[in-house]
Amino acid sequence: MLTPAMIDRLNHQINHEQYSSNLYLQMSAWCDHQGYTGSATFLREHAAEELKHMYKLFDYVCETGALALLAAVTAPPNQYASLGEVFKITYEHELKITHAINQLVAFSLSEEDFSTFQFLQWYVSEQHEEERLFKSILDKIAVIGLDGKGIYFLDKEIRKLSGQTSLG
Ligand code: OFO
Repeated sequence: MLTPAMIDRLNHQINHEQYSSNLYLQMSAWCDHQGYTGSATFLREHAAEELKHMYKLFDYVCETGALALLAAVTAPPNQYASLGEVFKITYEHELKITHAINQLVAFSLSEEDFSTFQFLQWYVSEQHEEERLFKSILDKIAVIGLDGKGIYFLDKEIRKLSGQTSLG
């Protein structure tokens, strides 16, 4: 059984994951609009991945007999200066999500809620993968660059990352 404070925090994380999905879906639309179809495909797929993260939390809260709550989701930005800015924001966003997960883990321990602590370990591993994935894109941008044909090759490279976004 979860404490009200734990339920509240898990419900907040449900909202964060839903925002992540909307953020990446909106970015996908922007990329598609600019002709960056590889990045659009990758981000659209990642938006679906974030929904899985959301549903996993939603199911956990429901399974404990608590009430999962869906709250209003803030509209994500819909204009970006460049493809480089898009992926800088994704990486920074994932760092924030990692921080939120770490705070949840710490809180579960402080409550001696070992069931939630164990449940959250999946997210700890997933955030490691999320950071690695988005950092790898920033590394590609640094090597290939965004000028001239660089952006064409970069977009093709990002398309290849589709299908590499899930731990399960
Ligand atoms: Fe749900 O991991 Fe990204 O945000």
